[in-house]
Parts: sequence; C-alpha cells; structure tokens
Amino acid sequence: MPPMKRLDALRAVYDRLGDSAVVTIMGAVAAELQSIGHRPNFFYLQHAMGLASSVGLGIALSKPAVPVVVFDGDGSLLMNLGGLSTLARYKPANLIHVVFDNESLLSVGGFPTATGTCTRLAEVAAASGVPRTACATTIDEFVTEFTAAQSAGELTTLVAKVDAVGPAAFVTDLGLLENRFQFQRYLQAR
Ligand SMILES: Cc1ncc(C[n+]2csc(CCOP(=O)(O)OP(=O)(O)O)c2C)c(N)n1
Repeated sequence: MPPMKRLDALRAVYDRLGDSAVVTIMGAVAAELQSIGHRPNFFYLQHAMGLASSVGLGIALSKPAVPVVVFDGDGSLLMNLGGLSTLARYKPANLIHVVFDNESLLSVGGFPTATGTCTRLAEVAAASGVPRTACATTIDEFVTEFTAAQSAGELTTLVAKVDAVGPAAFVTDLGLLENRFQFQRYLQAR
C-alpha cells in the first residue's frame, strides 16, 4: 500500500494554491479539497470525467499570466488519454497537471484501473510529449515535485501514487452553479 493519502497531499500544498486557478475532477478529490477550505479560485468539474485537463488547458491558454493547477485522477485520465497529446501540443508553461493515481475508480466503488498492473501514467505523459514529468510516492516527494513544477515554468505532469481512500461523502453544500459563476468572476478579474 503506498504511504500517501491524497487528503494529506492536498493539505501539504494547499497554501501554495492561493495564486492559481485550480480545476479538480469530480467526486473524492473535489470533496477533499473543499473539506480543507473552498476558495473562489477552485473549480470542481463535476460529471465531465476525463476533461479536467482540457478545461485547465483552455484556462492556461486564455490566461497565460495565471498559474493553473489541475488535480486529475488515474481513471479520469485513462478515459481521455488524448488530453495528454493536446496538452503536449500546446505546452502551456503555466499549467501543472497533477494526477492522483490511486489505481482505482474510487468515487464509484473502487474498481481497479490498469495503473496498478501495467499502465505507467508518467511514462504515457512523457511519450505523449509532455516536456516535464515527475512521480511521487511520499508527501515529501510530492511537495518537492509540486514546488519544483511551480518554479519550472514548463508544462508538468506530476503523478502521485496515493492510497485508495476518500471522504465519507462526496456531496458538499457548494452548488454546481454557484461554483461555476464564482470561478468565472474570479477568472474575469485576473
Ligand atoms: C463519462 C463518465 N463515465 C463514468 C462516470 C462515473 N464516474 C464518476 S467518478 C468516476 C471514477 C473516477 O476515477 P478517478 O479519476 O481515478 O478518481 P477517483 O474517484 O479514484 O478519485 C466514475 C467512473 C462519469 N462521471 N462520466
């Protein structure tokens, strides 16, 4: 079992997210980040599985001065592997693509994904043309790699191996539309 919990990883970099537009996938990650503390610069992409990196890419290209952080999942990335090629094609220097790889579709019951047996996502990202890739299996490694990515000024995919555990519940009191309009206003002001 990998010795890192995603919630602890999020807590460890939370204070480094204040200046960034942050996009997460749905389910467990979204609820965990909200449990630490929602901010207007956080957008939780509900339902559109696989498209968080694409939303992050759009923001990064249209707002090149805004640092963008995407919190993706292994199942979500596998659902839209072409997203890596599109990221690599445009190589936004202001985008950090974090993949929390729990080897599981945790949010729908914990079915295993192929990253536990055969598919190595950092290598897939590199082979897709992403210029910087990194891996982390501990909190220290994660913080080191995340911090390095923030100062690198180059598109980075950081794959963090985490335990397949999540929050007790995924529904929060932040409405989807409220999040959407709040985030839109945040981006307009940047
Ligand atoms: C197109 C599509 N298929 C299926 C789902 C249902 N679904 C929601 S979350 C999820 C699993 C996501 O897995 P992963 O990205 O690994 O994140 P984790 O839940 O493990 O944190 C699935 C299958 C969906 N939202 N959209």
